[in-house]
Amino acid sequence: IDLSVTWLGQTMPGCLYNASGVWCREEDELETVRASAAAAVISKSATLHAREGNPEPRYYRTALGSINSMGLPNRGFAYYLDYARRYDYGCGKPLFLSLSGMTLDDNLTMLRTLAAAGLPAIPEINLSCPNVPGKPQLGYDFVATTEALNAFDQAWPGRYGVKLPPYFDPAHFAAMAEILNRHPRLAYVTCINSIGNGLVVDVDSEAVAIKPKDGLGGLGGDYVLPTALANVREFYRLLPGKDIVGCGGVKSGREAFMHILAGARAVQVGTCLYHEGPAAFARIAAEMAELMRSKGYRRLDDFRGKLRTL
Ligand code: RRO
Repeated sequence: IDLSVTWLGQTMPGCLYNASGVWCREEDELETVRASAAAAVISKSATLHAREGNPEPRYYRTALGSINSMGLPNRGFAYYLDYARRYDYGCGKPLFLSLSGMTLDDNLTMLRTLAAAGLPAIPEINLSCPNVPGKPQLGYDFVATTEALNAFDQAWPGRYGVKLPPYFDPAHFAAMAEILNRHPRLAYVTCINSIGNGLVVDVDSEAVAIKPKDGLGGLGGDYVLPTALANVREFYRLLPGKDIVGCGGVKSGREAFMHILAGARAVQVGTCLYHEGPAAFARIAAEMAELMRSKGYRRLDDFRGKLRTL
């Protein structure tokens, strides 16, 4: 069974890698992901300057997934750029740098600096962080997104991706797709970031589960799988010529298979990776291969985007 994926002008050895934010804030975590069965590596969303993030507790596990309000804790762009300068691109696993500037200017500064470095690393610009108090998710503001993408095109000469928030209405899928389709070098979109501003309640203590924003935080895991699949399938239809990276609710080969059936080129693992660690990649890949074998599929192209309707 061949799980390799050819996209962005290269072939990577599988279809699974980490969702930005999980196992990717420190260099040793990034290197552990690279050394695992993951097929690529993406770094924690970087801001121009390092951040401590929100007060703890800021991550909470539930039976159905997770809620987080990390608040962009990261080492700062220079740390991840330094890692990208030393990265072993010859290992065949692409390196993605997630960027989440506090302002458009910060994003442009990071993109220009990355461009000047002349590295094969690919930026994934995060339009969807739900957890910085007072900062709305950029992807829900179509005017600001239009302005940002126009500016990214000026600052960055190569291919890039964006991480989108989940959308919940066909009018919003269509409006966003129309904006994204104006940018030929926007090569891929990752769907979805966490479902923002959920609220987990503990009955015993009669309290919220995390401290920031009075308990509001981004949901991941089982909660988000159907929303993630809807976003992958809708953008797969609406963005011809672009790739979709599926993210949301992947914990076994079955959910990874669902994402690819819905149109995903590659699949990221977030909450499950947080709970299980990088051994998850080999397990999920083996489960996917077994599922494909049972269905008579030999490669991902045999079923990608072929989800049937009734
Ligand atoms: O750091 C976070 O709180 C965070 C980010 Br930047 C994001 O994009 N998505 C998320 O669930 N948490």
